[in-house]
Amino acid sequence: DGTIKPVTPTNAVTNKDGSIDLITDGNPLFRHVHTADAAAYVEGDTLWLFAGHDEDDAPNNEYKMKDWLTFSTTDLKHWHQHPVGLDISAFKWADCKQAFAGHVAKRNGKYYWYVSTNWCGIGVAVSDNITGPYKDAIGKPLLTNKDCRGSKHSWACIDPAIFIDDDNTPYIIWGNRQCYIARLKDNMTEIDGEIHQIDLGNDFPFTEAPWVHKRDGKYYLTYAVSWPERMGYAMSDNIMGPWRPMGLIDGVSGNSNTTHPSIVKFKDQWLYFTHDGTLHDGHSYKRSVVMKKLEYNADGTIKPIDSTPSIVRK
Ligand code: FUB
Repeated sequence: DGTIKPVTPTNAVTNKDGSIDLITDGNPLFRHVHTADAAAYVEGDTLWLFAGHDEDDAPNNEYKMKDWLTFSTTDLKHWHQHPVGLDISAFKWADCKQAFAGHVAKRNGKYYWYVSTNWCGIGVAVSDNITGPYKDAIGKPLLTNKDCRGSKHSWACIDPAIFIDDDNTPYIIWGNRQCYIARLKDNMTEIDGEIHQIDLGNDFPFTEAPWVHKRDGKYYLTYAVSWPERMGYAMSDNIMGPWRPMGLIDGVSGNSNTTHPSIVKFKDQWLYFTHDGTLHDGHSYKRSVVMKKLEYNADGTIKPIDSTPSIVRK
């Protein structure tokens, strides 16, 4: 009809095995595919990024997510997108069939991919290889709405984040509207002991997307606040709390009603990942992962993200 087709900027080359080599140039990181809910993991000189995948034909009012994507880089510029290692069909019990946010952790030589599936609960898949293929580790959800005391809405049991402390104890943190934490057993597939609720107060109310990291002996819990979501964080001297809400570090993510943090140290710099809806065809259900540098004040508090300089690529 004479209208102009949107230009899809891409510097991505697809290989025979379906993997993709790409060079990133600013944010959003990936422009050939819609990505969300990134969970970063550093192993040796490689940064791995496990991301949710908003389908290109997602409507503008509902998630359409079927699988999770794996990216890796050693210099934050050249990235490799690996063949898909996990999709929602791996979880036979997940009737809701939605590949919501996940997090990969390594223990005892195996990789565990914790995923949320919307109202069907949190599952865990396992693989000997970081790129998969991953298979359901227990054949049932690890956590369901029944484990989310005080929550009544169907999507309460989402957004798992794993934190392994310096003494090697693994924790799982998750939730929507209420934030929960529990220890995991050494096998990574069972909850060890009680589930606790994390009190984050009412000034910066917890919506979802918890992420825990540790720096200089202090624990940081970053999470999506309010709606549309902004990025807030809390600090603690103890993983089990009490947590002190510290306020916001990032605003509403451009053109997206959600935001979702991941924070890791990679080659001497702290990196912060979230997503926005700023691709030419983006919106809240066609999101894109962004990467920024994270900086701290002398007292250990986090500097607001917008005021930080851009990434130093090595
Ligand atoms: O991607 C689906 C859901 O949107 C995630 O589970 C939430 O954290 C929000 O980003």
